[in-house]
This record gives sequence, C-alpha cells and structure tokens, in this order.
Amino acid sequence: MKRKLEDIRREAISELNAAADTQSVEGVRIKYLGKKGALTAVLKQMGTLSDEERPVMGQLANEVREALTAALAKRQSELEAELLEARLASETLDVTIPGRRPPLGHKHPMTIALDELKDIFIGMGFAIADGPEIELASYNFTKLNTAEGHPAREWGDTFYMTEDSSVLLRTQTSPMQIRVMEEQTPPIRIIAPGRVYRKDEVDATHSPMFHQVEGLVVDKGITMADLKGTLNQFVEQLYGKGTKTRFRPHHFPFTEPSCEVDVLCHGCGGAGCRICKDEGWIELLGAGMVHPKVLSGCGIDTEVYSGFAFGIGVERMAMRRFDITDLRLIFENDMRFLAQF
Ligand code: 2U9
Repeated sequence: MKRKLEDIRREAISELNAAADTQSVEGVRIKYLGKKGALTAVLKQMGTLSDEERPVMGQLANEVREALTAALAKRQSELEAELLEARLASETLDVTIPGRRPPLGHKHPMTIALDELKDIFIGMGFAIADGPEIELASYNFTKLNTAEGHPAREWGDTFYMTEDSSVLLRTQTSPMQIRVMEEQTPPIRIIAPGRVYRKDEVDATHSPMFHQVEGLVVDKGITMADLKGTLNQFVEQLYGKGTKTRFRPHHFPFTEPSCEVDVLCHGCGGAGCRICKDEGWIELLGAGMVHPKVLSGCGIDTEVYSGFAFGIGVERMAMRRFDITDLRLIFENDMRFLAQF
C-alpha cells in the first residue's frame, strides 16, 4: 500500500505538471481525489490493514492527499495567471496612438441658403412664422383669393389628401400668413419659410417638393414704396450694395397690383449672356400689395390697413448662389456633391 500511495503521489504530480489547461487539472483531481478516484480507492482499503499498519498508512495517505490538494491548487492558479497574462497581452491598448478625428459635417447647401435669407429678414425686423405642411384647401386657396375652378387648384397640380379636395399638401407657404393675420392684429411683419408641394415631374429645374420663403407686412399706410424699399434692401444684402433691380408688372390672385422682381445679370451687366439666357436680367422673386379681399377675409379693416407680400423660391436662389446646374443634385444627398459646400 505504501508503494501504491507513493506511485499515486508521483504520477498525479507529474500529470499535473503536464496539464496545459484548467480542464486537465480538474481531470487529474477527479482521477485521484474523486469519488471513484485512485486515492479514494486506497483509503477505502484502510479497514483491511492490521492495527499497527493502519495509523502509519493513514498518516501517509493524508500526506499524499494534502500534497495532491496543494499541488492541484498551485497548478490551477499558475494556469489562471498564464491565461490572464495571455489576455492582457492580446488586449493591450496603446493609449499613446493618436486619435482618429471624426469627420465633421456641415450645413446642407439648402440650409445655408435658407439661413442666409432668414438672417437678412430677421435683421430687418421680421419674425419667423412656422406652420403645417398638410393644409386646408380653404387656407391654401380660398382665403388667398383663388376661387373654386381656378387652374392652380387642379388635381393634376396639387397633392390632395382627401377625395373632396378639402385637405392638401400646401402648394405655397401663404396659408401660414393667413393664419397669422387671423390670430394677430397689425402691425404684422413675418416671413414663412418651409417646404411646399406641387405635382411636378422631376427634372433639372423641377421637384414635387421645394422650399419657399414668403413674407408679409401689414400696417397702417403701407404702400408699394415700402415693398420696393424692403426688397431693394434685401437684394443689396444678398448681392451687394448698388445691385440694380427691375420691378415688372405681373399677376397673382392674392396680390393687386403684383410684380416680379429681377436683378441685373452679374455675368454681363445687362448686355445678355449664358447666365441670364440673353435677357440681361435674372428673375428673383414675386411680390405685390396684398389683395383687399385677402385682408378683409382675415378680419383686417382695409380702410385702416394695407400690406405687401412677396415669395421667393429657395432652390432657385441656392442654385444661382452655388452655381448648381441640376436641381436633383440638391436632394440626392450624394456626399461627393455635398462635400463641396
Ligand atoms: C398672403 C398674401 C399674399 C405671396 C407671394 C409671390 C408673389 C410669388 C413665387 C416665388 C417663386 C412662388 O416659389 S415660387 O414659385 N411666389 O411670386 N408670392 S406674392 O403673396 C402672399 C402671401 C400671403 C396672405
């Protein structure tokens, strides 16, 4: 039995030294110290020994068990330390490596153009009015002196939301000005920037969604002179002092009289070139004195108050400002295009 115990000690220790992972260590424990282990089997035979031999063998068996238990724990902790070392080595973080700078974005060209327009009008004392893109036809058309049967109301031109044509995607931001006039008393000095929708096929100059900035001023004694002064001031801020403008008669249902405003072509100074398509002038915006029917429809006394309004197509302005030749580029969001601004 003594030899058997010595053998167990030697073999177990050498197997432990060869164990390459914690699972093998556990295997050695089960093989020698487990319920059916080799040392356990020897201990079970203690009863067969003589009274003289039993204490001697008992002591030796205890020594072997303690030695095995200690060796198991030692090998286990050695392997755990090795494992930790390996993990630390493989997961090393070099905190001295220079950081990767995240690419910094910037404003979309449409936002740049919109912000520029807003800044100019805010500087002239205008407030910004914001409102729904899904509108009542009464606000988008009727209250703007655009009667039933007017060509602008056709199904082919407008995105209607209901069969009875009473709800639509606004075709202009003007309904916002109607809402302000119904809720506030003059003096009113607002701009309404935002998205508008028309059933246009997409091409280089058309999109079913585009942006407008419309303005409205209502007060006592407002005349065409205020309209001209305000818009000339706007044009000078946008294109520089001394930029020449031309006010051309036009027609809109919601203004009377109405006009379109052109600026002298910066490419040729009026002689005619590719930029102005040989016109000498570039069309910039539409404007007019608010139609008395529109004012009185909003409860404003036309004997006391008058007003002017204007409308600017923002895409057209941004295309000219950034020399963009195809409107589709503005909405495609191709980074190669956007990164240029
Ligand atoms: C109210 C009364 C009158 C807004 C106006 C225009 C002229 C105009 C176009 C510019 C390019 C539309 O985006 S575009 O196609 N707009 O020419 N807009 S006067 O007149 C108003 C607005 C609100 C209550």
